[in-house]
Amino acid sequence: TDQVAIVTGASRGIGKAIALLLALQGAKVVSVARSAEELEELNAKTQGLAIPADVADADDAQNVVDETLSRFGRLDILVCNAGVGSFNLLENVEAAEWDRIFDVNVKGTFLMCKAVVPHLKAQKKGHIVGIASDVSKRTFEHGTVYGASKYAQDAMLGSLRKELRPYGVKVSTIYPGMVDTYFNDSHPGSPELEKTHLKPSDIAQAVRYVLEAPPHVVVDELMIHPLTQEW
Ligand code: NJP
Repeated sequence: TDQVAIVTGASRGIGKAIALLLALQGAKVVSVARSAEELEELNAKTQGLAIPADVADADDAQNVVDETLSRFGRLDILVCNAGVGSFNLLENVEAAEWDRIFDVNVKGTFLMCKAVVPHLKAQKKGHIVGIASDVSKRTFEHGTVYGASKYAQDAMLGSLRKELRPYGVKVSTIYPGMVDTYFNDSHPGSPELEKTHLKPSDIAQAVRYVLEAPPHVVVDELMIHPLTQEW
């Protein structure tokens, strides 16, 4: 396809796998994250556009969409994947930590959607894919901040799905279980983690699946776990 796709959080982990797979399928991929060097390395492979940006910054988010449109003249897909983790007992969570997590996971998703929605509505076509979490649907100890942020992100995307349906614009939400990435300062690639976690490419395949649904079909929600994960 010649579709244009913005992927946030593309510098590593799940977002990088999504960017690579969409590029392999012929999409023009706009890779977004704060780490400029990693984005350039990725863009050497995807041959799209790399835009260093903080999704939690309203001007940055709008600029990503403006630059995409001026470079490619179109915009079909937004993958809201950028996200950060933090796990602690409620009493040990600092207010600043609460803000950091909500700024990226909730406000970042909101700002990116806000920047693309007028365009998708006007063209009466397009697809927003949100990478939420299985903890968007269940609570757990040490999940005060992260879990709350993922519930909020999920609720926002659910509302947006209903707002955009009359315009023919799709919103799909993917809920991964444990994935072997750099999430929360972890180090992917060890044989141990490979046994217990999904691979970033597993989530990329899920994104591909929801994007390939025929025009009359929208995959609203898709939850994916490693077979070994108890949840
Ligand atoms: O994490 P990681 P994942 N502006 O740390 C970017 C969800 N999830 O791939 O800015 C722009 O390897 C960051 O780039 P940089 C999770 O909640 C995961 O696992 O350069 N980008 C990097 O590219 C999240 O929504 C698991 O630091 C920002 C990327 O985000 C999504 O999967 C389980 C940014 C994070 O890469 C991807 O996370 C689950 C900002 N302000 C849900 N802040 C799991 N791994 O187990 C961060 O249920 N990024």
